[in-house]
Amino acid sequence: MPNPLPKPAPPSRFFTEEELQTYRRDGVVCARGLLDAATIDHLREALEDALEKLSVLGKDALNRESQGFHGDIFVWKLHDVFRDLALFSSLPTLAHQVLGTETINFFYEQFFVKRAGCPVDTPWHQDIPFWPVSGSQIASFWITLDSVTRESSGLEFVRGSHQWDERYKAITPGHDAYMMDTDLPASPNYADRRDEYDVVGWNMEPGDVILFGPVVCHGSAGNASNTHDRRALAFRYCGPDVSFAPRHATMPLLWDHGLEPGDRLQGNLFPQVWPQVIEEEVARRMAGPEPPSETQVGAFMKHLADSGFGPNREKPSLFAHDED
Ligand SMILES: O=C(O)CCC(=O)C(=O)O
Repeated sequence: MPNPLPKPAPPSRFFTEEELQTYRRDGVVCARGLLDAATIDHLREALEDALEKLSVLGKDALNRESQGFHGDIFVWKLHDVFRDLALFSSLPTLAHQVLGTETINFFYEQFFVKRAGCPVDTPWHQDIPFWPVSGSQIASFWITLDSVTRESSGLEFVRGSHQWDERYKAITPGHDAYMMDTDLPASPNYADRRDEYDVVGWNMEPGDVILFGPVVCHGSAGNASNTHDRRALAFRYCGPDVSFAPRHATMPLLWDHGLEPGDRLQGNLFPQVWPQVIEEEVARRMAGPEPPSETQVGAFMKHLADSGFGPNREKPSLFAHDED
C-alpha cells in the first residue's frame, strides 16, 4: 500500500554554502528569510491555541504566569499545526541539509514566550546536558514570531563554544531546580564577559532562523520591550548517532516511547521525518492528539514535589543569584 503521508515540503530556500560554513566554524548561524510569511502566520495562530491549552508540563512546571513567561515542550503531540510543521514542513529537509545523514528523526520542539516587560532571562547554558540522550547529530532551529533585538530577548551565543570540552549544568528560564544535571558546574554568565568571549546575537525579523548545535553556549535576557511580546520556538532534529541515555534531572519524557538506554531515538516519540515519515510510527498521532502517559505524568509530578516544586510554588533554586 503506498504511503499516504506527505513527504517533507521543499524549503522556500536552502541554507547557502556560506551559512553552512559559518555554522560549522561558529556552532551557530542566523539565516535570514529562511521561513516564508505563511509558515510564520500559521505558527502565530497555532501558538495562541497552544498557550490556551498548555500541557501539564507547560502548566505546572515551565509557566511563570505572573512574570509573563510561558513555555511548553512536545507541543506537536497535542496540536496539529505543530505536528504538521515538525513532520511535513521544510524543516526536515533543512535538517537533512545540515546533518547530511541518511535518515533524520524529529527530536522535539518547544516554545519560549516572554510577554512585553517579562523579566525572565534564559540563563547561559548548553542544550545537551538537559537531554536524556547522547550523540552529536542534533540541529536546533530557533524561530522568532516577533522582531527581536538583544534588549527584547534576542538569543545570544558564544561563538566557537561548540568546540569546548566543558559541560555546564542545565538550567531553565527561571532557574528551576527540577531539570538540572547537578553534577556539572554552573555556566559563567557570558553577558557579563563580552570583553573576554566572542558573544554574538542578531536583530531578527520573523522568517529569520538561528541554526545551532547541541553544545554551543547560549542565553537571552528578559524582554525589556514595554510594547512587544517575544514569541520564539525551537524545533530540533537528530541523526542516527543520537541515542536514549536517561540521567537524573534531565528533560522529562512524558510519553511512552519503548526505548531502552542505548537505543537510537526513533518510534512514536521521535519519529523519522527524512527521507519520509513512517506510517506505523505516527499512526496514532495522525488519528488525533496524544495526551501524555498518566504513569509518566505521575512520576514527573512526584519528582517535582520531591524537588520542593509544586504547581503554586515559589520555586526553589540551586543558584544563589536566583531572586524571585
Ligand atoms: O528562547 C530562549 O530564550 C531560549 C532558547 C533556547 O535556549 C533553546 O532553544 O535551546
